[in-house]
Amino acid sequence: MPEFATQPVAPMAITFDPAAATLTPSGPTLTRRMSDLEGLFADTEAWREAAEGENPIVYEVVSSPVPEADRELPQSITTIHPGQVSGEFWMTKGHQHPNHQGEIYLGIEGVGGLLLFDGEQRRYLDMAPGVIGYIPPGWAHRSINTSDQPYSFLAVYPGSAGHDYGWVLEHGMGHRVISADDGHALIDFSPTGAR
Ligand code: PAN
Ligand code: ZN
Repeated sequence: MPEFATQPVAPMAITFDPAAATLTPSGPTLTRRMSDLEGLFADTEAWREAAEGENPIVYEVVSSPVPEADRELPQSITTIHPGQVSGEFWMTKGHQHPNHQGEIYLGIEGVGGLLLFDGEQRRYLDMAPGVIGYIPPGWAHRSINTSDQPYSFLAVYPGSAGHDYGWVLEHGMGHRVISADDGHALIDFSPTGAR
């Protein structure tokens, strides 16, 4: 066996249940409530009202036991609950991988969108069960639930990629995703508090 600076984890089988959106065995679970999402939504007043009121769970991330360590390949399932803040769909914080690395998302339940932004170019991918959204190295990414049902996807990414949330807070994501008569619409990104 080759030499590694950090000893890899042992081979393992992880059961992936798409209907329940679970990984078994599982690792850490992350819960993001509205109060964790400061600076994301355009309407700061509406965000504050929701955060200081009911403070709902906006999304959860369950991980497999594979650690975020160099050369490992961790996986996680994110479930974004349905909801809007002043017409803007609930979404993840979004991040850039500081150690630029690719990532794949596989849609498993419900429908949503994948916003991508490299600082100049912006893209939007429609996500649904069975769709692989490919995130190339250097593209910040954010997921959005564009429906009234939960939206879940599996993410697989290099363990050394890291997560930079400050980059997205500083640069935005190029677009905002709002509700429209026929579903959703993309509008130009506006700084938080501008609406
Ligand atoms: C995903 C995300 C997950 C939550 O596993 O981390 O969907 O989104 P935020 O991290 O932006 O809050 C991923 O892209 N990992 O690299
Ligand atoms: Zn990522």
